[in-house]
Amino acid sequence: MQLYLSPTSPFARKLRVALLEKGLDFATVFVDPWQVPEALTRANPLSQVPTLVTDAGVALVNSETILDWLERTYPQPALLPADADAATRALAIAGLAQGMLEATVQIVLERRRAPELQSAALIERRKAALQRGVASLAQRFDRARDRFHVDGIGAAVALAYLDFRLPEHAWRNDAPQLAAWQDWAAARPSLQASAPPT
Ligand SMILES: N[C@@H](CCC(=O)N[C@@H](CS)C(=O)NCC(=O)O)C(=O)O
Repeated sequence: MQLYLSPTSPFARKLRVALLEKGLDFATVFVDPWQVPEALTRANPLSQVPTLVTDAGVALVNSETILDWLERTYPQPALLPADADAATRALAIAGLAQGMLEATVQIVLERRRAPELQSAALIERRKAALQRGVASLAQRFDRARDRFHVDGIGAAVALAYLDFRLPEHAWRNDAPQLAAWQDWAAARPSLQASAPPT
């Protein structure tokens, strides 16, 4: 197995957390996908991380696809509840968290453009989506502390990325119970070991 990552990618971080939670140690290669390195594009023509090349030589792209493959290939310890309805709810939260990551990344990328090229309307739209996303997580996510499944991984990584990239987004005041859960999740060894460099 060979996993291509970058130290700051939140999509890659979900995979790093999942591997640590499952006690798996795959060979990892840190790359900068923006430099379009040949080692990465050979496996993933999109030049994106995470990318996983399996022992059979199959390149998997997209964090959700790779997480799904990971769960099928290494089912224990499980990152999805055994109960079908509970698994559906966990996937719903994981999908919401993925959308929140995408919204945050889009704001970061937009802000990196020259000021005259930036779309204030797009940034505001994504910020509003994030505000609703946090409110929805606060309402729908069960904040369980007796397990850490794909919903917990997604929520913890999305909220940490929000704090990392948009510290001005003061979501904690509006969602104090979610913030307390996030502090608990952030202390897990898997989150600590995969934290982006400061
Ligand atoms: N939907 C993908 C998104 C992956 C993604 O956008 N990764 C970023 C790093 S945070 C990347 O590699 N960007 C380089 C590019 O898009 O050219 C996933 O969930 O894995």
